[in-house]
Amino acid sequence: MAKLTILEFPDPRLRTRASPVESVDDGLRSLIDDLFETMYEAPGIGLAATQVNVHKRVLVADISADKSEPLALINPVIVEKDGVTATEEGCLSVPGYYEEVERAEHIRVKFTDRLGDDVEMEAEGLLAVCIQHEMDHLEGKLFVDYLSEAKRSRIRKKLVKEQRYRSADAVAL
Ligand code: GNR
Ligand code: NI
Repeated sequence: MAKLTILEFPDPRLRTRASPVESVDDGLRSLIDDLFETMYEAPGIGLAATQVNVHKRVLVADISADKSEPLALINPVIVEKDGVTATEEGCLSVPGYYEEVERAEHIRVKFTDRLGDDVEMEAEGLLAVCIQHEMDHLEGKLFVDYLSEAKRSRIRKKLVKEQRYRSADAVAL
């Protein structure tokens, strides 16, 4: 198991569209284990492979308080969506910023699980929001894309400044 480095906005690699997974093998299961470890350590309720610079259609999520509901979705597709809900979202790739985003309140998602079996699942509330947020990552999309250009550019400038400060700091160590 390994904790992976999470890319941060405005890193252009976060804009990559992920490719479908062709076979669910031990290599993929090992990636999924690393995604869970990285997500739980962060901590976060979801993580897409895109965020660790692996451009495959894989995401993990767990909205429980005690790590008891791990979900790994391979090649997810939303087959039904209903209703609208507004949630204050955050993102491990946009650290420190939280903004309200509107998404479907209820979804039905089809995916392959870590055993390679096809599954269909319903989700609502925070889990539905989280899955939609992660699926956006697989398309190279971030929650800040739903905000005004003014808000997004303010966030971009502040994060770039912080990233510059951190890398200068690393050199000085
Ligand atoms: O940890 C996370 N919390 C969160 C809260 C509201 C809506 C979406 C999320 S996902 C986020 C982790 C993350 O960045 N996943 O890509
Ligand atoms: Ni995110």
